[in-house]
Amino acid sequence: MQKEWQQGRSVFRKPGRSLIILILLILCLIISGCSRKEKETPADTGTGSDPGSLVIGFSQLGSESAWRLGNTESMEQAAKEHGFRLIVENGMQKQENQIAAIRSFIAYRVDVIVFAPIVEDGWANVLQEAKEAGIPVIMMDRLINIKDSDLYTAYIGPDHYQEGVNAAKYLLKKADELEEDMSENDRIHIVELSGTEGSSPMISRFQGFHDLIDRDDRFEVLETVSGDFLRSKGRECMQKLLKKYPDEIDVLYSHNDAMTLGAIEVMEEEGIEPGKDIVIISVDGEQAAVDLLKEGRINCVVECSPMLGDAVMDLAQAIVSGEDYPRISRPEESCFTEYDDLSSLGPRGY
Ligand code: GYE
Repeated sequence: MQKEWQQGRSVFRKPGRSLIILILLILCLIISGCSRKEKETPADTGTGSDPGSLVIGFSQLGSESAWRLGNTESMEQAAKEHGFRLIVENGMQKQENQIAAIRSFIAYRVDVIVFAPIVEDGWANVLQEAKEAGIPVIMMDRLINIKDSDLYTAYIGPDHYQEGVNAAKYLLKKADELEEDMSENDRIHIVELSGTEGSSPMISRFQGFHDLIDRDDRFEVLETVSGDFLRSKGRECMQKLLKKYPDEIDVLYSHNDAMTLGAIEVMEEEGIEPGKDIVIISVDGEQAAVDLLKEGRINCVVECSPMLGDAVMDLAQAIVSGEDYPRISRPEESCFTEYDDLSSLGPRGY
């Protein structure tokens, strides 16, 4: 009887244990299923998700200059230090590649999208898609031209208009010196190598410079040509300009160091002494340009820092954590000229 009871009990106990295990298993599945679903819901990948494990999709516009390479490196380094996963897509200088990259980040449901827009126009649709997916977008380095500014969350980058102003301010000072060697009706002839057509640094560096220079009749801008921020095109453009204006160019204003370096190569091949025969003003501040400034082969380097990585990661974290953050932030920048003491200027890092 006892045996039967024991048997009965054991018969009864076996399914009981399996039932508990089964229930526990189902509970585990439900819990893990729920938490995965939470992570995968686009609306939840933005504010409120775990800031310690951010996945950031970064659409870089290309690798056209030392500035750009320094910028990509700064982003990668900062992401590593913050413990974030950074997915980098190189747009190779094409807007359509950048749009495709942003779409892939939306499909992947990253926590934050960062992009450096190659040009100002044409982003509304893809940004609308990111907004609908609930993914915050940080615009870095360059600005865009858009009616609905709610389509991006924040902007972080240099003040390119101010850079144009800084270039002009240096030239206004230099002009007093140049005037001494000029006859009465002579003017200071400038050629300008501008950046990528339709890009915000090209537009703003042009504007900032012209707002000061055009109202001063000591100056005449002979021509502005786009060298697309590339060293090779800077070379090409300078060759053409020297052919067209063999003895007239007094000043070169170049929107980035890469084009400046290409232009200087051509001048030296033609027996022209850069920094003396032609005054050189460049923007960026990469190591090679600062070295030439110290040697007297460039007269002025307007700083534009690509080291934005840390600030971008902090911003991404603040946005996702729901903390207050500045909608627009700009790093401090300087301007190095032949009139400054450059002996304490440290390595540039790009
Ligand atoms: O000056 C240039 C780069 O957008 C500020 O892009 C950036 C510019 C930089 O190609 O070297």
